[in-house]
Amino acid sequence: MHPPETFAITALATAIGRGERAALAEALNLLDDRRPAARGQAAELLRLLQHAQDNTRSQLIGITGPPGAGKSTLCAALITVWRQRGQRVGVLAVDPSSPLSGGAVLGDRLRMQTSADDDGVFVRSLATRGQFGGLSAEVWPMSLVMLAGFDVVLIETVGVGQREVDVSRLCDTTCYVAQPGSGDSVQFLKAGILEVPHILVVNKADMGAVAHRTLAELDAALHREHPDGHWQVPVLATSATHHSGIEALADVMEQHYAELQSQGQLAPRRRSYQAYWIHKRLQEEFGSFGIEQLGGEQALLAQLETQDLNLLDHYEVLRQGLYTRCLGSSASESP
Ligand SMILES: Nc1nc2c(ncn2[C@@H]2O[C@H](COP(=O)(O)OP(=O)(O)O)[C@@H](O)[C@H]2O)c(=O)[nH]1
Ligand SMILES: [Mg+2]
Repeated sequence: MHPPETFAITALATAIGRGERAALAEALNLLDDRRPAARGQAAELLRLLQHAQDNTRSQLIGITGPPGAGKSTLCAALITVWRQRGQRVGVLAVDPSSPLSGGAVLGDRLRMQTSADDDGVFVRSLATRGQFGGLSAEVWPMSLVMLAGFDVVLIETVGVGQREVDVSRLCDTTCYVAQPGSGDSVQFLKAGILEVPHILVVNKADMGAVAHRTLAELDAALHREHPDGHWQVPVLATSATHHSGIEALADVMEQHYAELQSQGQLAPRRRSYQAYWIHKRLQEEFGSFGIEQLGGEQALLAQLETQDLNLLDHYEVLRQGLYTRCLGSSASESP
């Protein structure tokens, strides 16, 4: 099978903009394809969709938290609310335990709550791969494709400890879902890890006293002001199964997005996602040595964030440069 031709890529980008499911599925497969010809096509597609990064109508939301906290159920409940509000929703479900169960679980929950043939919702599951902080390297390019076709793009990831940090570097708004009765969330908060989310949620509020206690503990341990500035981190109670607190959560997510826009933070934030993605991919391939060759992490990120670049093109340029340098240095070292 040959990858699609250039004219087909243009048509593909247009169809994605219209939110056509078949086009989305084809594009996501293309981004997953490691063959050189497919990589060229993927770069072309991302070039055509680059504008989606500046799409200030679409919001990119990360939902993270420990396994079993109710993230998938909560996502399904949120999707119902967004659909009622006329918004189209794309979901990337990242499940580290199995390649498909995350999306399958979310799919099951959606079928229970929404109409099965609703083409305003698109769910894709992804396996975790490599050392990408639990996230597959394709997450950002795939988000970009989703941003072109949907009003809300949701990324569900399991976050345990440090891993919340990674999804937060690829999303406009990060929401952490805590499990009632688990001391972990409070520990993370005290350790500074939970400074990253913009919204904290204690789900399973229907559990009563134990949920209230966790809510009170998080409330007490929280530093209100988010390090991003101009945002007071709220702690909300929801019950995804009883559908309570979901509208309020959707409202707070919208407020955070409006805040990002009014502060002029959205555009630089989005540029930082692809800078981070390029950095992570180079690090996966060349290790810390490669990053040092490019001047170190801080310098590389700063350089990437200020450029108006096409993601895959730029990555390829840096990658080729590193290969040349590695070959050059090994040649000069040989006797
Ligand atoms: N009591 C209660 N159970 C919930 C709630 N939300 C989810 N659950 C249950 O918690 C379990 C894990 O839910 P799931 O959404 O798969 O969690 P995830 O691993 O974080 O995605 C399932 O059995 C859900 O039915 C809730 O609000 N209240
Ligand atoms: Mg889940």
